[in-house]
This record gives sequence, C-alpha cells and structure tokens, in this order.
Amino acid sequence: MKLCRFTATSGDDVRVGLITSDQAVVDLTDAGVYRMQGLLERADLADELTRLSAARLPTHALDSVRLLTPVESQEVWAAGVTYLKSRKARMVESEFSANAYDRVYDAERPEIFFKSLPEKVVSPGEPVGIRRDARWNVPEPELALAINSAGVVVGFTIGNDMSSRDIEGENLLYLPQAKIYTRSCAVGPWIVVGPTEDEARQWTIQLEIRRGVETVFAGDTRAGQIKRPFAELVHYLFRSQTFPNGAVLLTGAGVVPPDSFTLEADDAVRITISGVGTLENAVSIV
Ligand code: DO4
Ligand code: MG
Repeated sequence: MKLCRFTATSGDDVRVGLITSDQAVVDLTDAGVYRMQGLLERADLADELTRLSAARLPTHALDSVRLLTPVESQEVWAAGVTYLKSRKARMVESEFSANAYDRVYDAERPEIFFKSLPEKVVSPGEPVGIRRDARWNVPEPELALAINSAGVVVGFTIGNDMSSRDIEGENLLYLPQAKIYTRSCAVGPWIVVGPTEDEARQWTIQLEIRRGVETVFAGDTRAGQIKRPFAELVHYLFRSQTFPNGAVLLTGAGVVPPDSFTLEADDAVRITISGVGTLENAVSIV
C-alpha cells in the first residue's frame, strides 16, 4: 500500500492519498484524513489503510496529480558508511579523513547526521541542487525509513542525499556544508506500508543519471548490502532524542559514480527502488 501527499490539478490544497493501482490515487480528504502524521502514528496502520482503500472515496488519475514529498513534518536524518562501497569511496576521496570512515564502518555506534528540515525537502519532479562553490557533486540513492514518534519503522520511501564530495573530502568538519544546503535532499514519491525489513532487504536500488538523451551513469546495489539492521540505526537515532513528528532516516548509499564523475546542471537523476518506485529530479545550481 502506497501513502502519498499530492495536490489535485483543480486546486492547490495538499491532500493525503492512497495509491491502490498504477493509475489511481484514492483521495482521503472525505474520510477526514488531512495529514499523514495521524495515520503514521496508528498501531493499526496497515488495517486502517485496507479499510480506507475499500471505502467509497473519490479517486484521481495518478498522472493528473502533482505528487509532493511524503515528508510532512518529520526531520530527515541520514546514516553514513553503511555499505562497504561507501566506506571505500570516502577513503579514496579523503586522505585526511580516511581513518574516520574506516573506523565508523566497524564501530558499534553508526554515523548518523542531520540532513533536512521537512519544509526544505525536495518533492518528486522538483530540482535538486548542486552547490555553486563545489566542484565534485553526486546524488546518493538511499532507501529511506519512515519512522513514527514511537521509533517504529512504518514504511519505506526513497531518499537522495545530494553531496559535494570535494567539500566533504577536504575536511570531515565540512560534512554539514557538503550535505546540507538548499535543495540537497529529495524524498519520495510515496511511503510504502506493509513490507517487512527482510522483504525490503531483497530490493534493488538503481541510480541512473541522464544528460540530454545520454545515460552518463547507471549503477545498482541491493538493500541487503546495508551492514546494520534497521532497528539498530533507528535505536541510535532515537537515543537521547525525541521526534514528536516522527523522522525519516536515509540508510546510506551503496551506489557511487566513479571518481571522475560530477553532476552538471540539467542532469536528470533517477532513483528506482524495486519495492517502492522511482524518484526523479533534475539538477540545478544553487
Ligand atoms: O560521512 C559521509 C557521508 C556518508 C553517506 O552519506 C553515505 O554513506 O551515504
Ligand atoms: Mg548518504
């Protein structure tokens, strides 16, 4: 079951919807559902979505609505160096910080960093940003966990942890500048409710970057390559910290374009996770 936020073409108000087929969105407004958060907090979420999908509610054609990020009021955080591939890439990018990346992969405490305020998250189809003061920019395609305020993973979505590798590589202390800037985080297109962690770990994560008609990079990995159990990542995120609105946690990148690659303005970044869908954004300079 896919839970989304959208605006219908006829109006600008943000609605919550259920995507029950590839073509239609069930509009939950008439069922009194105006925000996603109340649903995500329910212990019987899956049953409630089944009930709502069977109710006689208005629908919209999926291609007639504008999908918005499913991040409504959750902070977005991200885990790092959760794949061997990421550990290797960071160590290459930075002689200065190589030891830190090497150590965190095996350490008990994972790397977890703040990524975005909810209101700054980029929706599907909107441009993600590359910093004008960076030379080496990449998208990071990541499985994202939707977590409620009780620390329960209630669903899965797709995150793009846009990163400036030259800034990050210059000095580890520059990580917030490499990772947090205007349009540096896209999440969407919806939250998939129902799959277990074991099922999610079977999914393929694909990244395709197009420049005009040409594919300039394509690569994939499996979510099963993520080193740490999701519960461990969530446990550390929620240690000594509360999230009254829930949180979204990006689980790290396992697809890394070659070191010679950098994004350019107007590139199209397409991230597909087999059990979720596709998140696509063009690139703009910020
Ligand atoms: O510490 C650097 C960032 C790591 C990261 O974002 C990732 O592995 O996905
Ligand atoms: Mg990342």
